[in-house]
Amino acid sequence: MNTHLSSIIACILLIFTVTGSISAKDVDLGNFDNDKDGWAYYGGWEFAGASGSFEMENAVGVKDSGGGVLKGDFTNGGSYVAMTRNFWPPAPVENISFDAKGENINGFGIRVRDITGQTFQHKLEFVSDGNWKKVSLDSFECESFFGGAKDGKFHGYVTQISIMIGKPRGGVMKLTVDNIGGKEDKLSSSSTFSADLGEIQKDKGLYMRTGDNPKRPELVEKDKKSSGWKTSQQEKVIYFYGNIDDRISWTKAKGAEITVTYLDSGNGYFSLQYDSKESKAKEYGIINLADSGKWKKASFKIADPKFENNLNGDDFRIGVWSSDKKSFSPAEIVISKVEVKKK
Ligand SMILES: [Ca+2]
Ligand SMILES: [Ca+2]
Repeated sequence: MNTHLSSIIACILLIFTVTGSISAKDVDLGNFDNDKDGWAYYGGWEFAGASGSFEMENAVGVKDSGGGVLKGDFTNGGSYVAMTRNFWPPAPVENISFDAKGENINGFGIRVRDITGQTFQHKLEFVSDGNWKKVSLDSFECESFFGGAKDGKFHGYVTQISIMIGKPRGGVMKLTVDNIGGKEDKLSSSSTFSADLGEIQKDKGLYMRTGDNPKRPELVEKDKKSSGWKTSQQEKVIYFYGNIDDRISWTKAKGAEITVTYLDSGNGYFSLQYDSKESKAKEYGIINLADSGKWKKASFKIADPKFENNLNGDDFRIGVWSSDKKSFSPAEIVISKVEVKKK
């Protein structure tokens, strides 16, 4: 977060003074009835001077339920403070809404990050009259965006939301929020899920990440349109983790087939480990490379998928460590696509 709040370009937001709970079909992103629901304070520390906090407080929310309270003090400078939540697995929502009540607040910012790492920044005017107001962000797309795909198009799946208060008003500010939720986006009825990797990820119900290192993986060009992710044992990019949309149930599935498109370069190998009915990191076995220089596909036919995010928060991983061999691949690997078929 390094953009001054006051420089954020305004995007269209709707505010209603009528409050209400989100409907059952919507995704709950924070009701603050028991705890902070994964939301955390961010102090906008890149601009010195601000102080603040984010806490869950009893009986300050809608209908005397628990609420989330963001406080900021800008009397000694600073620019903004925020409440932020990271979502992994990403949240399948196409909009967000919440109840808000402010003290000395005349506006705030909302940032939403998509699966490609692209952040959309919205700014809205707000009247602190002591009443609850419904804040709705009906579309994430707006003219102010940065990072990730950098194309102004929302690519599905929310990975981070931030709600920010601060300048230009400054002083001592307080924002109380409750019932943060979103409308669930449509889930394709297909039983095949895939992720095309490369500079930006194109997901269809499956999303990949580097698990051990937040650093973006090195890219290797495949053709003019696509490229693959390369492991780096030195940089500790050892695994590419896969997470299938949590709305897919595997309890009655007969099995799964995971197909990996990889660059057959070098004499290394890669393994597949997955969240199975037997253990949370069962190794399927390894694929040995033959150094042909060609892009190839390898299929893993899994009889006992559990896929309930038990493998460090994900469903499976592809990497250069083999728990069966108890050793690292002697060469790095590059993968460009992962596909999962439900059987
Ligand atoms: Ca509440
Ligand atoms: Ca999952």
